[in-house]
Amino acid sequence: MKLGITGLGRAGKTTVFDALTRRGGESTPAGGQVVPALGVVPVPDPRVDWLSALYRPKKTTHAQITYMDLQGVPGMADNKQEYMALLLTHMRPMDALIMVVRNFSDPVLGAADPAKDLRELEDEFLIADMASVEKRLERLEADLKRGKKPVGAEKELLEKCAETLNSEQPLRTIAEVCNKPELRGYTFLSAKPLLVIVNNSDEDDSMPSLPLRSADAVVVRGKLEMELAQLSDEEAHTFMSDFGITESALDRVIKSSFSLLDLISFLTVGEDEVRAWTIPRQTNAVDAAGAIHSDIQRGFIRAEVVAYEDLRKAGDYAAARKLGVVRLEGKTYPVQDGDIMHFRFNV
Ligand SMILES: Nc1nc2c(ncn2[C@@H]2O[C@H](COP(=O)(O)OP(=O)(O)OP(=O)(O)O)[C@@H](O)[C@H]2O)c(=O)[nH]1
Ligand SMILES: [Mg+2]
Repeated sequence: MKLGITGLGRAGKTTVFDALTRRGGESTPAGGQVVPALGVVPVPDPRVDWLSALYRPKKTTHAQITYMDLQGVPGMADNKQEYMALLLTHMRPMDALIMVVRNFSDPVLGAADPAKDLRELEDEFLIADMASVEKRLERLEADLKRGKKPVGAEKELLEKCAETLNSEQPLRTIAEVCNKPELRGYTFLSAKPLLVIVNNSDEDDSMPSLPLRSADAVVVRGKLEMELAQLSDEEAHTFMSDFGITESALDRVIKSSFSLLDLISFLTVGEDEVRAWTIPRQTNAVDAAGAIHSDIQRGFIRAEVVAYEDLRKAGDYAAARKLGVVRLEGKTYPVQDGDIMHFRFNV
């Protein structure tokens, strides 16, 4: 699962990326190259930590998210068109977008106007999507004139998209239309789930008023968080209490990224490994088994399931069994977030 970090020039994208991936600002490429920098980040999960303390496994694996920051793009002030074209192209293959908006005063760009910046970049997404929709509709019209019959509902769906874009609404407001199989080949930018990161100055942690449309927003003090990310745990603790921070905003960003995509985790436990696996909500047991290995999916017999909270209350697996909270479930069981699963299979 990949999230692309977008934003206007000097919004603090690289600062936020460095903080998320715990880099120390060393990720600027040399020699004017344009590089999509990737950072893999573990999803903080107290359930994994608790289970790891219980089983003391050889290996503990958290769920992961990949963030992408486009680095070394030409300055937006000099060449806005080129900047936008590059940014949009690199964002197309992403599963979801993060938009960093500047809410601190910049020596070159001046005072902050996060609402205006948000709208400006969103408009770029809408225009780019409109261009793709129109191009395809023209093609379909031309086919029709040449006597080629339309296949399926693609044309009606695209017309619905055009109508939404014309009324200046992003396509994620009609997600049910964009998720139809006929539109699967399109990579509409405004259809991607969006998380807005408001990048505040160090002294300010308030949320400005923003024109959000089917999007979530979090306030992050980017520079502060980047400094925080470079400290040892002990130093970070002191730093956090000095600035009145209870939970790192980046932990919240990582968790929000996960729910943005409507993903859940199930867990596997044992002496070898305690691990969180990522699946879309509403995945059934046999497909969840496939996330681990196709053999387990193919030879699936049953799943032994206990909810994390039930295990935690019981204290350990044997006690949970005695209490009768360990269940046997079949192929079609919809896996719940935090289920601890043992698969029985035969190949
Ligand atoms: N005061 C303040 N400055 C910040 C903050 N975040 C970033 N900056 C500064 O703003 C400038 C731009 O930050 P970057 O992280 O490079 O921004 P960017 O969006 O990656 O910029 P480009 O990739 O050039 O478009 C740098 O000088 C940062 O130190 C912040 O939260 N507060
Ligand atoms: Mg940058």
